Amino acid sequence: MSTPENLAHIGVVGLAVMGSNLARNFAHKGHTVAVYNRSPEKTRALMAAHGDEGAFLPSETIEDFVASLERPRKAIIMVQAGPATDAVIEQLAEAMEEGDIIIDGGNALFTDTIRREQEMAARGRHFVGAGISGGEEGALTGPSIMPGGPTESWETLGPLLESVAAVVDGTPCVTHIGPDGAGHFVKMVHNGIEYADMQVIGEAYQLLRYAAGLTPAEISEVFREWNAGELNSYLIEITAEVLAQVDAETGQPLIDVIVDAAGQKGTGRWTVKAALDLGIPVTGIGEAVFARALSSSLEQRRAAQGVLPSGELATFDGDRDAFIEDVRRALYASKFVAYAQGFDEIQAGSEEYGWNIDPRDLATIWRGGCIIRAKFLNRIVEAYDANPELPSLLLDGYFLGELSGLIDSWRRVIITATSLGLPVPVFASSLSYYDSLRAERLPAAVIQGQRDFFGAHTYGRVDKPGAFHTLWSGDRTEVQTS
Ligand code: NBP
Repeated sequence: MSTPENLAHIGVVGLAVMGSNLARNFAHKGHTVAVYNRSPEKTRALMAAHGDEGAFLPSETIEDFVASLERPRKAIIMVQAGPATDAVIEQLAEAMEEGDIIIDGGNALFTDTIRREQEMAARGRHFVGAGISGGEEGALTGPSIMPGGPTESWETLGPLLESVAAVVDGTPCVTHIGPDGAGHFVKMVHNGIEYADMQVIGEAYQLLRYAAGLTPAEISEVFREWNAGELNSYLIEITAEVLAQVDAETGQPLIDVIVDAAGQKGTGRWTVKAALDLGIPVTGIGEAVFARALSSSLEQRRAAQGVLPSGELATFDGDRDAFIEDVRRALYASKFVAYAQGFDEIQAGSEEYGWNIDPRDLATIWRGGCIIRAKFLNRIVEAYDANPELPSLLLDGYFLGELSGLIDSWRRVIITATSLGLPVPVFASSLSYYDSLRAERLPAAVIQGQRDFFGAHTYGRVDKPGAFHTLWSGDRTEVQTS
């Protein structure tokens, strides 16, 4: 790259965990990196600890930072999402010139990204909302990057981002997702899928522990074995690690001393809210978000424990090994549903906002660097290769073939869980979704009848076109309304 030696190829604003690691990643790949943080202490700390790892240009004012960038200037913002991001965008836009590129690498809400892109375009600045997944380790060693924004910006930024992204089978885990908010939208859905993936692993643990009676160490071993097969993924791998961990203070399995109240930062909730607006049933993701909320309702849970009647519960007397295999299959099938629903939401968002997102690209760039990286994503790539217009991932040949081998186990696991009084919200709701999809008749006809009864909302008939209303409070004859 031909750059005046004293100018940086790229800059990073915000040097907390993510920003400092990303800046180091750029430096490790041979780029000159301008760095700036609102509080200069963080910039100085980065330089003191890692300044010798590559070419950094530190600044203590935003003006100096902007002046240290080669044209067109490219600055990645890695600060808290929300007002902090708006504040930094404003400072950069003021100090920058026409054609410069501002990249927001934080977890912004996609509608904020759409607004920011419009505001920046009106001022002659390019704005790129880029979802970055992989946590602090990914930022340092290779994340999965989902940039939106104008195609023109991608042409300039692409090689830089490709040089720091994770690489799988020679392909960097980054591609231009689509215009304006497309990148942050898919990052949001990625996180929603992550919620469901984590929850189904949790439900599998719960069943192996409290139905089959395995110890955390034994379950860790089971997960290690699963990780060698189709379920191979980062999340299964780290769950095995967590379950093997022993608490130094008490000698107990660490899992037993961790409070069972799951936190959340908002991207799962956003995924469900956006799906509600788009009318897409992301039941697995929704149940996973609600499961975290329920787990954190500690007062309500305490009030209910030992008070709500359980009814007569069974005791587990099945074959332990057969049950472990059933749970593995139920987990795999529920995971299919979570991904199928996530991809449905992405397709609906793409149509609604005119993004033209290629689902194949997403499955490709999620194979490395990000939290949901998994062997299984290759199957999704193949599915969209075979049929880019697939109505649902579940209808692809591979998934159909697998599902016929999984379905009986999936049903058995839910029957067992229910008879033992063990909650499996994502396993169970995913099976209901699956059965709803394949059902010839749904109770929606009853709902249409009710709606027509109380609100004259009309209904369609199976045997002729048009809208119909029964005169419920009259002589109950039917009239055609359109
Ligand atoms: P944080 O989200 O904790 O944000 C801290 C940074 O924001 C500091 O550099 C801080 O500067 C800066 N900042 C704040 Br707060 N208000 C500011 C303002 N008004 N003006 C300028 N700077 C301001 O950092 P993080 O955990 O590194 O995450 C950065 C972004 O990446 C976030 O959007 C996050 O959602 C996203 N993300 C994080 C992860 C992860 O695993 N942590 C993963 C993927 C994406 P200061 O030092 O002066 O206070």
